[in-house]
Amino acid sequence: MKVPKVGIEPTFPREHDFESCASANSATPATTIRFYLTNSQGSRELLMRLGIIGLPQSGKTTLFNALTRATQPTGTTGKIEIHTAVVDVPDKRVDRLAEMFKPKKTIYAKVTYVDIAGLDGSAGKNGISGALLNQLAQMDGFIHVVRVFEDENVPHVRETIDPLRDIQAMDSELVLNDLIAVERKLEHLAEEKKKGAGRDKTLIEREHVLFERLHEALIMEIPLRDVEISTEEEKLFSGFGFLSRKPMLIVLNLSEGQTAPDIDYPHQRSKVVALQGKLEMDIAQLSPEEAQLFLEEYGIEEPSLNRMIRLSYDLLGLMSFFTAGQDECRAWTVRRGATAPEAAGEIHTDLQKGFIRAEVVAYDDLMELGGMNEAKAKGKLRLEGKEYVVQDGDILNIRFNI
Ligand SMILES: Nc1nc2c(ncn2[C@@H]2O[C@H](COP(=O)(O)OP(=O)(O)O)[C@@H](O)[C@H]2O)c(=O)[nH]1
Ligand SMILES: [Mg+2]
Repeated sequence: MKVPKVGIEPTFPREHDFESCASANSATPATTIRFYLTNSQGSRELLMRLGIIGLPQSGKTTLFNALTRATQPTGTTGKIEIHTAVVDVPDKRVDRLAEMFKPKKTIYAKVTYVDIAGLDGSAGKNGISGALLNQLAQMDGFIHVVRVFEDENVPHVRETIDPLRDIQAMDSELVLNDLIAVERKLEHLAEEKKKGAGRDKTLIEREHVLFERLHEALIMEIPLRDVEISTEEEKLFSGFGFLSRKPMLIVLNLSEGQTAPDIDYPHQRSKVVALQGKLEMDIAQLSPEEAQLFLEEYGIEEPSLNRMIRLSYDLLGLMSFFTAGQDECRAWTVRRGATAPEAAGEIHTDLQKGFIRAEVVAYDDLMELGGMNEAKAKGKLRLEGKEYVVQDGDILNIRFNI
């Protein structure tokens, strides 16, 4: 088992990472444009942030420790505390590419987890307080840890254990908060209309129609995740960071050996998973060798956490493409539906600006045929243009000219 690395700080690629990546394809004939980047200006890395929320004592910090192999104290209460860590997204495909290319470096896709304490369903009609709200609004999605485990030494803030109640309470809090923001915006729009001057009238009208729709949903307690919104409309409220619009992964935190309750959660961009938080944290804190022995002993193929990390990545609507060569094998993150130039832009903005074509081979084809040269000989190494929509698992080599 390959154990992905965990870093506490975001790691940004250095200059030579781009060089090696851009020139990474050994099957590229010498006649194609050489990839050479002289500086790292324009570098960016898509770092998705998942906020871990839930009632006090539900196991947020325990899950955070499990996910990130951190050792933050658990069982603390009261204060608003925030922990952040960047984690590799486990991906067997990256491992297999590394076996094939034997690169000097192997780099996984990354996701950031943020343990956000302080939400306990008691914000009331004024909504969540400023600093906390600011943190929450910045997240790309949420992991809601819900207590199912029984432990008389750990008091439940609501006294009894009732996962569905806790899920609904959290959702209501998020919805209420969005409602407050939407109402404020509607008031503001009404004022703007009355005054008549200033911004473009048609834009104000479009916003008005959209925010009325959002309002209608929210007063019926429908999270904004469930509202059908066009990409154009989405742009009109992208600055708001609406909480009930963010993808939601509900994690039922079980005791060892406990069976998961059946939870019906019929929402868009949402999923319910169950795991044994404390056990997962204990496994995460073993050395890789010990963890391997432990998993074998219990007949577990891989820690539930790995699945959970991938799930959260999927839920965010992301996928990976790869670059592979002798210097480096690397997973890159893009939104599903990204075109080849957009994918190239993840590697470096110059690759997007100067994009000519992408050499593409599907992961399965490459594995089946055993190498880039073989893939090429069988016609599986395709040349794709600007319109090409990148598929999950594509191995790309970008031809560009700048
Ligand atoms: N028995 C049991 N206890 C747990 C589990 N997860 C967390 N706890 C305990 O519950 C308490 C609160 O956990 P913590 O992660 O600090 O919760 P947080 O307040 O949501 O961050 C700690 O004493 C944990 O040891 C679990 O899966 N089973
Ligand atoms: Mg905590």
